[in-house]
Amino acid sequence: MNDLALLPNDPPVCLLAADGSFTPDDRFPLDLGTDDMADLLRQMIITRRLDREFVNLQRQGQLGVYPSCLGQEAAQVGSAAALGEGDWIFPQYRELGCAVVRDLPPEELGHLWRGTWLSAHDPCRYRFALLSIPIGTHALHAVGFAMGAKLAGDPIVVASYFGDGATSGGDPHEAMNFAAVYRSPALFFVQNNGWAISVPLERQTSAPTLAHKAIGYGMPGYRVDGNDVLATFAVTRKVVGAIRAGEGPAFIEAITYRMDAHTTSDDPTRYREADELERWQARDPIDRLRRHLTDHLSAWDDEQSFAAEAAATEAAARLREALYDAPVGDPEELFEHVFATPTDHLDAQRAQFLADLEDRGS
Ligand SMILES: Cc1ncc(C[n+]2csc(CCOP(=O)(O)OP(=O)(O)O)c2C)c(N)n1
Ligand SMILES: [Mg+2]
Repeated sequence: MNDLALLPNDPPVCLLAADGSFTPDDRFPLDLGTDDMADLLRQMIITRRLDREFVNLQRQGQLGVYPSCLGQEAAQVGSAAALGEGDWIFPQYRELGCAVVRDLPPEELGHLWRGTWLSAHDPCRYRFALLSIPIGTHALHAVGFAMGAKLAGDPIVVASYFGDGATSGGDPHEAMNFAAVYRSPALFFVQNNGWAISVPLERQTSAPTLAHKAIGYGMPGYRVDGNDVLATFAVTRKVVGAIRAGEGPAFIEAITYRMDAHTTSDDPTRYREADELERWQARDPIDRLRRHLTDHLSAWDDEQSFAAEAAATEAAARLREALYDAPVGDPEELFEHVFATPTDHLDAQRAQFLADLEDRGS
C-alpha cells in the first residue's frame, strides 16, 4: 500500500462558502437535488429547535443534564443523511441531529437525560445504538458490530460518532486498530468541535490534524468543513461507498464548533473567549445552507420557512409533553439488563443500592 495515499486532504473539503455560494469539488461529487437540500435544511432547523427545548427543560428542572449540539447540526445531519437506511449509527451523547435524520422520537432519548429510564428507543428499529456517556467506549461496540455484519455477509456500514477529546483515549484507538486489521465496514466520524469540556484541541494532541491519526492504523482519513452540510454529505457519501465496496474502514474529521456549553452543568465563559464564539457564529451551518437555497437557487421561500418552523415547534411541543413530569421508573431495573445471568458482583451492587435507598427512606 502506498502510505502517501492515506494522508488526509488539507485544507478540509468545503463546498458552501459563508455567503452561500457553491464551489464543486471533483473529488467529492454532490448528488443532491434542491428538494434533498431543502430536506437537509428542515432537519437542521428541527434539530436546533429540539436542542433548545432540551436545554429549556433542563433549566426548568425537568432534566438532570443535557449536552447541546448547537452549531454541530450540519456535521450530524449531513453525515447521517449520507448513510444507507440499513447502516448503523453508534452515537456518543451529543448526536441529536443524527437521531432526527433517523426519525427517532427525541423524547425516547430524553428519558436518559431525565433519569426516568436508561433509554427508551429500540436500537434495532432505528439502527441507532444507545447513547454512550463513557467517552469512546462505544467505538469498540461499533467495530464488533461491523465485524459481525461482515461475517454474516450483511452489506452494512457501521458509523461510530465521537469527539476530538475521545481520540486521546484508549478505546477508540483499540477500535480503530481492530477495524483496520480486520478490514471491517466501519466509519469513524469525529466531530472536532474544538473542545473536550474545558480542554482545547491543542492540548489534546500533537498530531498535525486528527485525520492524520488514521494513517497509523492503515486507513484513509478525510477532513471536511463540518459546518458545511453539503460538503459533509458529499464526503461521507463517497467514503461510505468505498467502505461498503470492501475497501476497509475510514476516518472522517469534521471541523465544527460547539456553540453552547459542554453540558447544561458547564460554564464555558470560564475557559473560552467570547470572540471565538462570535467567529463561529459567522459560520453558522443553518444560515449557510439557507443562503444557498434562497439567494443562489431560489429554492427556499417564506412559506417553506414557516412550514419548517411550524414542524419544529410541533416536535418541540411533543418532546415537552412527553418528558414534563414523566414518572420515574423502578430504580432496581437498572440492574436487570446488564447480563442475562447476573454475576455475584452485580448482585452485591444491587443489594447495596437497595440498602442505600432504604437508608434514605425512598
Ligand atoms: C471514559 C470517560 N472518561 C472521561 C469522561 C468525562 N468526560 C465527559 S465529556 C468529556 C470530554 C469529551 O470531549 P469530546 O470527545 O471532544 O466530545 P464533546 O463533548 O466535545 O462532544 C470527558 C473527558 C467520560 N464521560 N468517560
Ligand atoms: Mg469535543
